[in-house]
Amino acid sequence: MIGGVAYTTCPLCEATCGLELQRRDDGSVARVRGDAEDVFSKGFICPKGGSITALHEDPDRLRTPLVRRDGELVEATWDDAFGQIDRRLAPILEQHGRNAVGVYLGNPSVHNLSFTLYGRVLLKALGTRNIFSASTVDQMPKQVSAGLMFGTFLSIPIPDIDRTEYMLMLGANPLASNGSLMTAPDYRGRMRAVRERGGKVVVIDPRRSRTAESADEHHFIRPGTDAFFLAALAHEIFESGLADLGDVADHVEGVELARQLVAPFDAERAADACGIAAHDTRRIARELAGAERACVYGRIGTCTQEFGTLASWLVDVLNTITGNLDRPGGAMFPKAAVGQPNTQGEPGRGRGVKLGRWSSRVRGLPETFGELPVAAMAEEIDTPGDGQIRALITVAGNPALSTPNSEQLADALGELDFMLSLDVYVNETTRHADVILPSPSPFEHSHYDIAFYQLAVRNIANYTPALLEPPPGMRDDWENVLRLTGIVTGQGADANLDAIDGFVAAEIARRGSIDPADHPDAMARRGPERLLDLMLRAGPYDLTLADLEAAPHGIDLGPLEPRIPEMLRTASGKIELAPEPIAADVPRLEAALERSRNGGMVLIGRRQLRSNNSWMHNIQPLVKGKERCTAHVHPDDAARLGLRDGEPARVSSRVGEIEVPVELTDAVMPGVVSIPHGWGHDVDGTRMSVASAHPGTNSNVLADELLLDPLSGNAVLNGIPVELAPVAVVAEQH
Ligand SMILES: Nc1nc2c(c(=O)[nH]1)N[C@H]1C(S)=C(S)[C@@H](COP(=O)(O)OP(=O)(O)OC[C@H]3O[C@@H](n4cnc5c(=O)[nH]c(N)nc54)[C@H](O)[C@@H]3O)O[C@H]1N2
Ligand SMILES: Nc1nc2c(c(=O)[nH]1)N[C@H]1C(S)=C(S)[C@@H](COP(=O)(O)OP(=O)(O)OC[C@H]3O[C@@H](n4cnc5c(=O)[nH]c(N)nc54)[C@H](O)[C@@H]3O)O[C@H]1N2
Ligand code: SF4
Ligand SMILES: [Mo]
Repeated sequence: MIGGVAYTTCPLCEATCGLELQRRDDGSVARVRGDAEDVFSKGFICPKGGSITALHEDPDRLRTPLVRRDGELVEATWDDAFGQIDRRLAPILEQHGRNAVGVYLGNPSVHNLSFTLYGRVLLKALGTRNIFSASTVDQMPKQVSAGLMFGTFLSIPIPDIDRTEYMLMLGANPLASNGSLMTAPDYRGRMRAVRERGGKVVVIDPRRSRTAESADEHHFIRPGTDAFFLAALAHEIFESGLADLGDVADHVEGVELARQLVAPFDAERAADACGIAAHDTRRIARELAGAERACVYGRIGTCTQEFGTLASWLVDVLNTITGNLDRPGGAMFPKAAVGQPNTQGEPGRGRGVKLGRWSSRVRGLPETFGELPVAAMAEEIDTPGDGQIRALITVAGNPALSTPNSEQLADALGELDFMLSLDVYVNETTRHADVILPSPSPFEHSHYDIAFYQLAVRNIANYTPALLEPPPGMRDDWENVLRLTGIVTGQGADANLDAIDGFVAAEIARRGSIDPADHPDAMARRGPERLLDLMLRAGPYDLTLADLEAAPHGIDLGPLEPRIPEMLRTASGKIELAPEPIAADVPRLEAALERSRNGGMVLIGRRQLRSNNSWMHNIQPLVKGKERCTAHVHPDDAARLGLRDGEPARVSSRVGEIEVPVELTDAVMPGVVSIPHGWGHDVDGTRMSVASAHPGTNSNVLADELLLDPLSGNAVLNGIPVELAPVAVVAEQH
């Protein structure tokens, strides 16, 4: 049966919306809309989800492997492609060792079941230390703070938005992004509900974003200074005797130290640094401590900055000292059905996390959770010596647009001996590849959000099988990853995939403490389905994959429930309120209090509803309309700098310069310029006909690869010092 209605989960962002597909008899998709019966999204959908058919049908989307012949990427068979990979990769590994092969994992790899389950198999087999991902231009600071406080890298407290009465939100714009580290379809509806039940939403952002506009209160904050504001809130709460840890009190270590650490940050000193008036800070502290149920939520604006880990930590210090950690309406821990480390092993205690087990070769930057800062990837490629990266594998990533100092990285990618990309387009990154392996379209492979259900505001499980037959000759990602695993383990391009897969399944069963012999139904499956079924059976609910197959709209496992102390995996078995590495970073923040500002401009980004980082720009309905890649500048700054609305400005930083049209708006704070990332599709050698007609400019040309949050290695993408000038004036001076 091909025609009829089918249901799937949108894989494009963290919101995990249910989609309803109307199929024609020839197998094509006639219409997509929100699945009104989806247990989580209840019919909500955004313009991207609504355009997913255009992605499926995009003629530029790759449907066969490409290999480079005589300098040009040409279509090839899978055997050709894998033969080429084996011939090129094997000698590099043999002559130069494992670290000579680097890997970059992009954002969509986390939304893809095959890559989530099998990616680590390949990484383990490869054995390189040169692993990079989009995490270090995103949420790594939160993972570091949560790991140190609660014991595993995804033990992130999630705002219980559906029951809260007070939400303090920093550095997030869920009305455009649809949320992050807080999986919740339909933010607008959920935020409205907070207000309708008499609650309050306060937004802290250097821009009056869509989210800020629909909140009760918005304060501008100077980019990169959230840690001062948050520390001042904590200081106020401690000093006015309002700290009350509530039900978790017996499980917290380090309260006194946390109090001492925030002591230098009173509201007045913080006001000088961050721009939020001391009386507002004091009032917000009282409101937060006094609310029946409150939560503090910080997202990318609080991570991709100089004090990313400290800000991320302070968010949860506030949740804890106001008694809101682990209580309904506060910040809670999801209990996912599959793969959540804090549901495994002995409840209430673990090994905690160790950071900096090794360092990057050139700059000596510490590892976090097995990866190195992506801001160091270019130098690891272009600096000769032992351990230099000579070959790179990119998996669903576009670091040429999404990571700092893009020009340096583009040059470095051009110098590689060999580059393999697993990707669906020839874009700014993959144009450098020697081999590109495509993926099936989102409708052509199965889906389950292993990562995002660990971060969701309800406990949800939702699996979708492939809805459409892939085109003839298409291979699923998991088979490709296993075939690569065969190559890097020296078994060549034709290793026995079933044997490797069987080995992976046995390992999953062993880690889940289940005996495969007891689960013949699961063992009769193959690939991701077998692994998922085993993981469900090993998980905290009494579920099998057959249960999920029988529930096309998903299974709602209920609202979040208190999980402390059971979910803790710190070595102490306690919540570590003042972990040693974080305490050691506080003096850096204190020193910055006194830092004088030079009055210069700083750059921040902004997300746009109809965009998805650097991709989905080849989808006509999403890029049509007026130019979106503009620099938002406050009219006062424009007057001072001689910039005019609609005219180009030259924006320069330590590492690069770009030209971008100015859009005057008082929605951006004076002293701040906002340019969205992910644009810049005008380079040679790509094959994206729509995107290259709407190129925009790559803002990461300006991002400085030397500016990092030291604890997490996360790049600073907000608060980059820049200079702005009208293009005409610059031209005259030259
Ligand atoms: N200045 C600035 N820079 C930023 C950010 C910012 O806020 N400001 N945000 C950062 C963040 S949060 C992130 S997550 C990163 C994202 O950084 P990346 O993950 O490097 O970039 P994306 O734009 O998500 O690119 C996704 C790639 O995956 C490919 N792709 C899509 N679907 C599939 C699939 O099914 N299979 C395969 N094999 N490939 C697929 C696309 O073609 C594209 O090449 O960007 C970061 N960069
Ligand atoms: N439409 C769309 N949706 C997306 C994406 C996309 O590109 N487009 N990307 C997806 C990805 S990979 C991610 S990680 C999420 C991110 O989701 P969000 O974290 O919600 O990201 P943004 O929408 O960029 O919102 C960040 C906000 O932080 C503000 N900001 C910048 N600097 C600072 C600062 O120093 N302090 C404070 N307090 N605020 C600051 C910005 O002005 C902006 O309004 O979105 C996901 N969803
Ligand atoms: S909000 Fe995210 S998951 Fe939902 S339809 Fe849009 S892109 Fe897809
Ligand atoms: Mo992201």
